[in-house]
Amino acid sequence: MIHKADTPSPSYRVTGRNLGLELARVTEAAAIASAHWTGRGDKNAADGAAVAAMRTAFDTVAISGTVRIGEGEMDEAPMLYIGEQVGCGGPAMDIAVDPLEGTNLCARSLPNAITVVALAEKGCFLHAPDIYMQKIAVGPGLPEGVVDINASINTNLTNLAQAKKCSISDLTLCALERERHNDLVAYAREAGARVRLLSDGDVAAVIATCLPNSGVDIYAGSGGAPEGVLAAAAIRCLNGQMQGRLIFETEDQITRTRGMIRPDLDPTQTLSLTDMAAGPVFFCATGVTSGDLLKGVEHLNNGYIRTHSVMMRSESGTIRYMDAYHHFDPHRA
Ligand code: VTB
Repeated sequence: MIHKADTPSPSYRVTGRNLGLELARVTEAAAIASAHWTGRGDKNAADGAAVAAMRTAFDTVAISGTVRIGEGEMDEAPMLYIGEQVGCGGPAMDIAVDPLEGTNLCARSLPNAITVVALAEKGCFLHAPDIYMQKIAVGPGLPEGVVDINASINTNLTNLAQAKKCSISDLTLCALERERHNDLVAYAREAGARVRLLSDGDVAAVIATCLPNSGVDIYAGSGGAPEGVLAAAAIRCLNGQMQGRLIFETEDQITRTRGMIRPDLDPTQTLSLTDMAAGPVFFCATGVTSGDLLKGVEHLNNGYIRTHSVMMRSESGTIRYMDAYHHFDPHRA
């Protein structure tokens, strides 16, 4: 095909290696393993299957990875524990995993269970302890700072409606359905917004703010801090906005966190997107049960298993969806 000199054609820039493509095999393996447990009411078995499959699949990824966000401390998790080295050798990278985000969702066969991995350069993920994090997120194309974790939900909805040139009644806020969110939900509804409540799975919910057809305009409320870091990695790739703040219950947690995070960060401060996930990042997820982001694992009657994954890369902003058919013929060479 000949391009006339005066016709601008989109240029495809190939910048470096896209490790996100390799990560898809890791999240696919975890999704297939945990999908065996979908609807069987055993969230621990589903999680265990995802962890073991993900750990094995990491052996094929050409990185020297250190788990920063994982299944827990070394003494409490047999695999994918914080500090564990994974990968078969290559550039030094930080790894954040949630082998099965939404173990309850999988066990109860509810939407939005996903398997998740994110990668960043060494030292770039917030080393978040397993406590709660206050989170707020909105999608791309909005003025910087349109929402602020320290402002009231009323102010945030007012500013968001103004930026989106709509009224608050056109906005949907998404939050986890928890007693601790009763006031947030009541104030958001009082201001006129719709509220979508989730039983679990706030990584997918934060990402939904960036998906044009999800119907979610803003995510707010508290959920796991490790899930906050994973969501931040995805939001970096999707050009959305997100802030976080760690929620401490004891002084001891603050002291412990101070020893874990970058020395220039105060554990109690508002965390920007790059405080949580800095530098170039890769994010990959595979659906276990179908949801806004991805379809779940399907067992086809010709013996294939079909998976749906998304791979994102902050450096290029490319978002790829991968639809894969996996053949499980024990006689295959
Ligand atoms: C949070 C949320 C996760 O579990 O960690 C939640 O971030 C647990 O919150 O996405 P509670 O302790 O209030 O139950 C998830 O929803 C994962 O299922």
